[in-house]
Amino acid sequence: AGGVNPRPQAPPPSVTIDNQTYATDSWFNIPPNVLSATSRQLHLQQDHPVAITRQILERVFPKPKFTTYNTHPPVVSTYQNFDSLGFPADHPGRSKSDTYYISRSTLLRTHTSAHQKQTFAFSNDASPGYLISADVYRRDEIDRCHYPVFHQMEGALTWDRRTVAGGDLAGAVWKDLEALPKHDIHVGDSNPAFHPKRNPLQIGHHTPSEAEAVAAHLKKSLEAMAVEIITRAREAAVASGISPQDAEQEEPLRVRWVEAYFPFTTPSWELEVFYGGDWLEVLGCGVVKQSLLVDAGTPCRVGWAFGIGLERIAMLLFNIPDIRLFWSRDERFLSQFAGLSAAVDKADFSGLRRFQPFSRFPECYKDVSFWLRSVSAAGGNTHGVGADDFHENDIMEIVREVAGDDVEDVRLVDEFTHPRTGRKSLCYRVNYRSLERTMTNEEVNAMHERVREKLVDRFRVELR
Ligand code: FA5
Ligand code: MG
Repeated sequence: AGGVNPRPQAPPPSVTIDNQTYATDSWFNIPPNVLSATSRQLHLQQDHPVAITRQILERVFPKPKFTTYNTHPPVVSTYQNFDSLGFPADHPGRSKSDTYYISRSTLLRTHTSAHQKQTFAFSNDASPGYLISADVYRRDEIDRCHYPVFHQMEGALTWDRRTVAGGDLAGAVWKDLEALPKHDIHVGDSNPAFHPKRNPLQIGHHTPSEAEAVAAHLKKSLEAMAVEIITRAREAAVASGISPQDAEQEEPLRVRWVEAYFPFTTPSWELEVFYGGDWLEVLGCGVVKQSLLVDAGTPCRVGWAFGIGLERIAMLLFNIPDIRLFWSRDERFLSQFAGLSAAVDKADFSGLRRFQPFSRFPECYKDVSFWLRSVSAAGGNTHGVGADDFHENDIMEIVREVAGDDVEDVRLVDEFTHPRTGRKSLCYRVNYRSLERTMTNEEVNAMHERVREKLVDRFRVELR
């Protein structure tokens, strides 16, 4: 009974990533395009905008206060990625529809937080903070701000209760906050320091005034980061010939805090920046769960952590309109950032310019509609994957496998349940557009046909 399982794709017996060989098992679900991205390490590629962005952020959180780790290999254990951070056993992030597994117990990290526990273990008063930049991997939607491989920078800062002045943790944190760079931009923040239900205080670990001080220091530090980026972005715009007034008009500086939830911090927030006419989420953060610091062997340290999407920051900084561009090997893209890594290392930002898009190529929309097995048709219909089994990320991945970077976005445009049979039909609209050339109609039709075939072959849906 029940649906037919997606047809398993034969996994290779092992994979080699970063000169390390890992055994696979039936959990393996990494497509070739994602596997090959593990060798790119854009955050370490000289003069790449992701690397330049990392360098600028590293200056905001400087050594030796913050120790940087930039070469952690992308393969981690489920323990590192989930268990060590308190993800419950049934958390959706663990599912094969969200995460790329090598085997049941090893995966491509979905966030740099996978390294929190091992890194907190080294925190001390000489280096109370750290930064970890790395490539991360997620099955996710397709649009201009989402890509299955991207780069994050994790940051954290802790204080030792035993060594803060006068044993006054809150007082010491407020004093450190006073020393942070001041800014006069308005940051929307309608959130309470903590909320008993939505965003609770860690009762028994922090007093309200301690949590409030740590949260205030966290937000001020990240606001300083945002101001630095926005200032550099404006300078780059002006250096590219845009008048200061226009630069300000085009991207009015608007930043806001929203409440968030992560299993490993509380209270937690996300920072959003108004960009391209909409709010763009750039980072998640919060007060570190004390249980994690206890597990890391640093029970007396208390502090905050954040995780930034480096591409999102680079998009703001250089006015880069589409996340796929970061993967381009086209000189028309790469040459625009030449020399910047060395300059930024010397605190010289005068060479920063806005990205100048090369010509825009035509878009091409194609729809695909198909029936899923009905959930309510209990045991009856065994044709196709059930509505309960199908995950949107499955179609996203097929489109990426077929079209590579020649797809701009994929959107659900219609959803329909047959009143009599209870079967569900979905219609997705795929926008095929290359960043580098005009594609022929035949070429796009052939791609779309392969997407349709793969949907049937792998998920046995019924095309309409
Ligand atoms: C996290 O990954 C948490 N680990 C962040 C964190 C760290 C919270 C430490 C608390 C303490 P989130 O899933 O929201 O959170 O991702 C963080 C950022 O990564 C996002 O704000 C966004 O900037 C970026 N991001 C997420 N998914 C994608 C994607 N598919 N493509 C590009 N960037 C992405
Ligand atoms: Mg988020």
